[in-house]
Amino acid sequence: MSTTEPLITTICAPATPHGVGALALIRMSGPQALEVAGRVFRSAACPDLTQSEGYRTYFGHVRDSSGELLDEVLLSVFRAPHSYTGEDSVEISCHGSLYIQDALLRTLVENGAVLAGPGEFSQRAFMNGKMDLAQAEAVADLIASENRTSHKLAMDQMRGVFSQELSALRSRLLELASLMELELDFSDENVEFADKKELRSLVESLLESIGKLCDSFSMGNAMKKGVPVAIAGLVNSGKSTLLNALLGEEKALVTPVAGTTRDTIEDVLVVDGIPFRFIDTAGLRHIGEVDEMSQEHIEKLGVKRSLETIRSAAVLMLVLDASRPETYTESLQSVASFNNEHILFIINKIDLVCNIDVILAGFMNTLCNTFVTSSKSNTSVLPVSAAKNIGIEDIKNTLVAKIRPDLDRNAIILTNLRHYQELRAAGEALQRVREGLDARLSTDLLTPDLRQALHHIGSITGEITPDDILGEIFGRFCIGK
Ligand SMILES: Nc1nc2c(ncn2[C@@H]2O[C@H](COP(=O)(O)OP(=O)(O)OP(=O)(O)O)[C@@H](O)[C@H]2O)c(=O)[nH]1
Ligand SMILES: [Mg+2]
Repeated sequence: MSTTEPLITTICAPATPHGVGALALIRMSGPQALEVAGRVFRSAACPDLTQSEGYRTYFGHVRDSSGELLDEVLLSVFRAPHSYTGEDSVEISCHGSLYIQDALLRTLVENGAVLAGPGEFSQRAFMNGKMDLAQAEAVADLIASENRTSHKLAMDQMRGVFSQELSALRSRLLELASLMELELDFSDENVEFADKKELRSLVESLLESIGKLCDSFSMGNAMKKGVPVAIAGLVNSGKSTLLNALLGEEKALVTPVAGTTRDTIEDVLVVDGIPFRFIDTAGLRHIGEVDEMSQEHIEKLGVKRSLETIRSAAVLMLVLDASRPETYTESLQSVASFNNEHILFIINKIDLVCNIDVILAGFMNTLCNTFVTSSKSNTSVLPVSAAKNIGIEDIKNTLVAKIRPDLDRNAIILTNLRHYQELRAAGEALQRVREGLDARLSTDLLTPDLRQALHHIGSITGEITPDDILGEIFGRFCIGK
């Protein structure tokens, strides 16, 4: 739908999923919503719906075009602009039969409404200034949220927390731009309205704010898809057994044969409201040059994939076999070059050892001697028996304790790829402004980049967003929202 066309149609759609439930909700919005509803719905409490006030709910009957009684329903009236879309709207709660829903929709269409496209209600809300684009996009995220954390992120965004931050950024940028534009206007007179030093520090602080928001994106993404936790280690250390113990189901194949897991296997588990994506990997063992048709070649491909997975994970869980201290050094060396932010050393199979303290002391000793990794890594050592379900809760608690501060640290967490890309582009344009200021470029050479930065920030909230992009954004919504 083109956003430049006048929004004069009255749209209708089911707001509940297509299926049988106790009740279903059909919503209708547009200038004729009350008139169309009035032709279909009869209520003793309200003989003329078009005269109804907003925020009223009536009990009554709906009939199809031939006059046949369809259902007993509740109809709620919302008057413009106090509705989700900002237009006159009605919501009809009918019984959940698919026949009733389809017949009611058909009747509404026969009486002047048109079926809504995906996201059309939210698009109207945006067009009528009920919410900005970032807030409208959060509605789709809210509907898709599956855990407490993604729900909170979407809810904050829908309530405008992110939009307020952007609008603060934008007004600081505008201030900068207007000073520069003023200079351009008076360029003949060689006046300087903007103190270049002040401009430089304003650009610097804007870049810092944008940088922080962009940095929060990997966390935001993790919150939507699950914080990636790679389960790594030498073959046979019990990685797949650990995955199964964490998930509480037999997801991965476990055998005493070394090299059982060839490909990565993953699943999401929500712990204390945070989604973790546990990824079981193929055992790390060195395999030299091998024939392409051999079993070793397949294993080699698995190891390669494991390495990629481990590298990009937020948390690396290195599983070691407690009963084989002679493998500790090799195991630690296999992940020594990784730079993951959090590392958990899982000393597994403790059911096979007599003295756990001796084993842990031995491990700590090897760790001190061999492990080289970035000092920013935050490490923990946990004794576990995946097979006997010992220490599994400790792992979950430790993961939550490591990730929760990352969540709390960022007041605003970026979750949307489009927003991230626009902010990155704004940041790049501002970096060019900073370089230009340092190179003492004239104001007319700095302003195009400044305008670019403004453009990118404005397109997040929808102040400057072309129709085709709007169509694409709202096309991703479900019908009825
Ligand atoms: N006693 C004991 N045995 C375990 C424990 N965890 C795993 N095992 C056994 O160790 C063997 C290997 O377990 P897996 O979970 O397949 O090990 P893996 O690390 O996934 O092995 P690959 O996929 O081959 O790299 C199996 O026989 C498991 O039953 C444990 O905590 N205690
Ligand atoms: Mg395995």
